[in-house]
Amino acid sequence: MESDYSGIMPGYNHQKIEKKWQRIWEDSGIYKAKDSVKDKKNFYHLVMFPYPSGNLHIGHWYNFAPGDVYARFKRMRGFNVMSPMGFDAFGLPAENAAIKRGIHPRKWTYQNIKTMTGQLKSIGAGYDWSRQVISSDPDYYKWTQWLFLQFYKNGLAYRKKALANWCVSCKTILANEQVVDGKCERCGSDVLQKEIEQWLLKITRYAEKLLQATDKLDWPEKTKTMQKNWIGKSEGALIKFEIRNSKFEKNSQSIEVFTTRPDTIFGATYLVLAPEHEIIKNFQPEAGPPWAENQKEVEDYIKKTKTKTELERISQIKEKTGVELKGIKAINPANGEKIPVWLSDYVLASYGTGAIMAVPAHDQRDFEFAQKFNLPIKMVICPNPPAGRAGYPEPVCPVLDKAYEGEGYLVGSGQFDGMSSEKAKKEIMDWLAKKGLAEKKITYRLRDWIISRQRYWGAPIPIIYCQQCGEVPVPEKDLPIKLPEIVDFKPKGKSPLVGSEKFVNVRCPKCGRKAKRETDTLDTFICSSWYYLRYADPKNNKKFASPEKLKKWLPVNLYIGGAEHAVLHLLYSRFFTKVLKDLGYLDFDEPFLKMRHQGIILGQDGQKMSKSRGNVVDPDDLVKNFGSDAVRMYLCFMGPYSQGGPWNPSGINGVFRFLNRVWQLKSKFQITNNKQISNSNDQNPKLEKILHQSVKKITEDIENLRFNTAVSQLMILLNEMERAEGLGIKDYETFLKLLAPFAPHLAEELWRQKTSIHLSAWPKYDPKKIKEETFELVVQVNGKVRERVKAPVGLKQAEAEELALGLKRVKERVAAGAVKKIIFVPGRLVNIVTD
Ligand code: ANZ
Ligand code: ZN
Repeated sequence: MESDYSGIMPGYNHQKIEKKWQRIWEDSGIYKAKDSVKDKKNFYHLVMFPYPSGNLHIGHWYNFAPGDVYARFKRMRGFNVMSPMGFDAFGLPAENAAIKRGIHPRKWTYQNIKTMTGQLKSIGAGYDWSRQVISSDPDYYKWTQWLFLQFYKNGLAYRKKALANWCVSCKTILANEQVVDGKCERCGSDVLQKEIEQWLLKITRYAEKLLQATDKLDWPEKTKTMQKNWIGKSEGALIKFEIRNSKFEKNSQSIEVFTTRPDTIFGATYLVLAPEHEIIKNFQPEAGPPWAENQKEVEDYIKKTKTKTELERISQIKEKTGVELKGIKAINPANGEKIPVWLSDYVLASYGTGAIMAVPAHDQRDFEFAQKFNLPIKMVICPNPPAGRAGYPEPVCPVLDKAYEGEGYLVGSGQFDGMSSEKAKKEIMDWLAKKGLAEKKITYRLRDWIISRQRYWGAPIPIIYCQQCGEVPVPEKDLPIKLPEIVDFKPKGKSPLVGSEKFVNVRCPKCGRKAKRETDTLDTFICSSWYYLRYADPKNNKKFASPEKLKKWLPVNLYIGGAEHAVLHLLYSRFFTKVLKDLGYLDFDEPFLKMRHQGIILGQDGQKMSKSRGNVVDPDDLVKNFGSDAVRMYLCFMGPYSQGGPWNPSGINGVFRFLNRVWQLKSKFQITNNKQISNSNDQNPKLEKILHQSVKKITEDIENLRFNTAVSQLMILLNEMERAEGLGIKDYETFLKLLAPFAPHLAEELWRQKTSIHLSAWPKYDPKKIKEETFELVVQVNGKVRERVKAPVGLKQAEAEELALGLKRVKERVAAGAVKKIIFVPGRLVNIVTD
């Protein structure tokens, strides 16, 4: 590729340079990834594809620009890099915009994609646009639907009526992961519980697999922990409590509770059931004895619970509420005591068995509940060990003002008194298990993923309902089921597609009778759960991607994106990959081996950037004023990548000045391809050393995503180059190469060679050339540091002794002949011992 460089340009005209190179790169297709290149390893570099919100903000840039530095670096390091880009294009915001602005979601989405594509190109990133995927394109969502059918056919997608999170404003069901602090993740409105028919994916079947594989991922620890907690494995026991009614001693039923603390069972002074617990139906007079005597009160309470979200229910600050099932008692299997049975919303129906044994002395929630309703609090675990052995005398227990949740020693627990709680867990379990009253149980917090949305702008769920045949999957040859063009998107509690007769009324694929289509659409998180696979083979219309191409590129080598996706996209994608592996479509079971999160850029005021705060910086303006090279480089420079930091306008000025100096460096030395003009390396050992040091440091820094320190090193290097008396062409080229990932346009402009600098080889350093000639020798007298002196590398013991003993501050402290011995640590320290 020919540069149109002609002579020295007086000023750094970034606008002209950047547009020109973006055009040339695009025309020549240098970033198009071939599926394989001889002698090169493939490297799949991925950043999370954006949602087409309409404009690219600085946060996007922070995801994409430093990410692109890494991709360019890898390319120069000899990898065959694929760095694709696309759009996560379905979803609620498009529909909400459609309602607000009276514009069709499709139009809104594709307009935004167009603007954002222009903005994305202005970053000057090396994206392979030929692989673009847009999740709302029918040739993409055909495969989203196809994948759903594979889940369906393998028993991993099912429909059921259940309570779910309902956003009052978006009027759709949301997944648990999409409810943040009891509010809709998208619009911030309240989320209620609503019972409706919905589609779910059986992610719970993969709970253990997902959990087990978490540790081997090279991901930020915090994210792995979030996923583990979200999966929430808990090992405990199911324990059976017999039920009695005061009037009907004979009739008995039982309730199973889930507990992780069987050691506390002697302190279980009442049971609590979730208000939705099935067994409550049996406690009504119609069902026969035993029944609750206060049925009206019980029913009112059950009704009230329905308006609350899970999050509200388990909130720590909310005052506990509840109602006793009067007349019903449970028998504590450990000590035979009759204990009351309560309903309370702090016990969730969806976890464990929906019933607990309450141990108020050792569980804070139970403690608060017991205090409010005046229930007995019985301490059975004591933090202190018993005083002596014989007969296990009672240890002294503190008076409780809150539950003691820790481990300790048993008291008030019959034959188990004095035992450590850890041991008692097992012993009590075995004791109850022998009587058939307990069994081991593992539970998970993870719930199945609700994926149907009562909204328009999503991929239709490819299912048909036939009176005769029931639920019938759409035959694969009929995919995609295209989203029809409709005009009324207002959420009504049902999918807007219900109104499209043409869409809804179909023939049953099995029997040919009149049937109806499913009108719900798929959660957009389904679309993003597999897009990284499609990039490997984006145009394939026979398969979601061919096995050969998948093998070439996947799993992703480095994934960069926001931490906010920890239990959403990042968990779902792992789930999809594991399922597709098990179904034989993939030969790997983790999609993203290595992942890093970018930090968050704050406004100048240190607050999160937002339009309402008025602290947003517009990347387009910055690009116009300073150029995209400067913006990229400043983003890299502003702080550790995983932390981000506040935007500082003088910072970008500094980087801009740096780029101008780079520009001038060239004219200063009149560097030409004629090597004779400038000094050669040998005559400039200091510069040579800094160059080699810089290559080493910048290489290591970029590899570890330490972009900020890499940029500082470039700045140090530039200082030295400016100060040098002359500059060899090789040194200059090395500098440009180091600069190229950060400021790709400027580096390319100054490169002036037939092939792009971005296809050139990353410089190597010579370890011999960065060796220090001197080191700092620490001189001690009797172990106390008295002096630090420069000494030549390779200093011998005798030389070190002589040097040390000759120092003034040593002579002051060491009388002649007083030296007992001298300790020498080569390259570091000499210690003169006199006493
Ligand atoms: C008795 C007990 C005594 C408990 C004690 C704790 C401490 P994780 O670790 O989160 O699994 N629990 C069980 N099912 C519940 C439900 N559906 N809703 C609310 N709470 C429930 O927590 C397990 C503990 O949470 C169980 O152990 C149970 O309380 C409670 F000193 O049983 B525990
Ligand atoms: Zn049929």
